[in-house]
Amino acid sequence: MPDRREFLWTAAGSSVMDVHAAEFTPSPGEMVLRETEPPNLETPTAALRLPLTPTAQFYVRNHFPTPAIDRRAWRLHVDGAVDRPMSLSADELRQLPRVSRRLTMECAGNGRVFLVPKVRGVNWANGAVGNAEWTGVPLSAVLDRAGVKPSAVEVVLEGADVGTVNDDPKSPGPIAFARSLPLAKARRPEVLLADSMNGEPLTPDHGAPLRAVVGGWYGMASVKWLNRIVVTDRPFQGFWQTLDYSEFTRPHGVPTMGPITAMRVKAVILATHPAIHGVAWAGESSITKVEISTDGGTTWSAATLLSEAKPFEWVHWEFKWSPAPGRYRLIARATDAEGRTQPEKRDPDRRTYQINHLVPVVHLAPGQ
Ligand SMILES: Nc1nc2c(c(=O)[nH]1)N[C@H]1C(S)=C(S)[C@@H](COP(=O)(O)O)O[C@H]1N2
Ligand SMILES: [Mo]
Repeated sequence: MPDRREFLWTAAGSSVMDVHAAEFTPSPGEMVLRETEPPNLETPTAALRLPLTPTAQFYVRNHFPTPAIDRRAWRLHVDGAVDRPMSLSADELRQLPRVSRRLTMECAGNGRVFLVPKVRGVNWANGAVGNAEWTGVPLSAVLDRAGVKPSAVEVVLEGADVGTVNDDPKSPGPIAFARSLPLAKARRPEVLLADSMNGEPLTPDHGAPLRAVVGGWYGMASVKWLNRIVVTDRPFQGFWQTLDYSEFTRPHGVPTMGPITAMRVKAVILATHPAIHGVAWAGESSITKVEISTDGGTTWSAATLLSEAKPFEWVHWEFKWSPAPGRYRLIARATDAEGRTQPEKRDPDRRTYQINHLVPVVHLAPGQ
């Protein structure tokens, strides 16, 4: 009897292998549909093999329908604990110094389909992740213009999308999507207010006319359709970081709930033949090694990183092998520059998010 984890992967893993066997180059624009209303779309495995994810294939995670926004009428409001509350038009924002950065973004629920027992939430396999080049202004430039008061501790980012969450825990009627950043993170250079993605203006599904991109953090922090920034003098307790997108930590052994923040180290197998290929990322840290086991975790060997590993961006890797005919349980395991390695078992403190425990892929090597 295979164990349940292996059975799951045989079922889910076969689709990974089918995609790979079918072709090497992804078909342009192809997406895996996870939910129709609102649109929740997953990047197909083949597209995850590209260094930069094409915008048309970058996963879409929406809690509410994509709002219709008239760019000419739209303004970004900045208020709260600032010296100069202000509102900026899209053209005014474009006058500020612009930067471009490649940043990897993973949905905190990516890989949820591999959880046993099953849990509620969008059933992502491996493709709620992508790497794009984002262009815009650093959030710090806008904060500096507004003048942050000494009492400030956090920066709340609010989107224009509004809706009612009807699943438990329910929202108190209609609410906007909003998340906060501690001031220190908000000022970091990897936190952008982006109006373009991969060299083109943002598309509606990815947050036009302006979105936050919080390098190194799970995707929920990268608020789309941004229309308000509120600087606060106390930690924000909004729905999307208390009742949702939260985790348990255990200071002094006492379970405490807090917002999900940085992406955890993770490697994903994208193809098993002719070589084992995949991608790995480590949030604010960088990947130092990816190891492969072809025997279900008994022995491990190093894979080769195919480019220089950096913070905030994924790196592709490869492991050459020539298996004798048979059935193999392949596992990839990544370690980051802080020495953190992917856990073998799922940690329940992470609830239904941050899914980076080891999941085997079954490979069948045919006889001659
Ligand atoms: N306003 C708004 N911002 C949002 C969301 C949302 O539903 N509304 N979803 C968040 C989540 S959970 C993720 S993973 C990312 C996904 O960004 P993408 O759709 O461009 O891939 O956007 C984040 N920003
Ligand atoms: Mo997400």
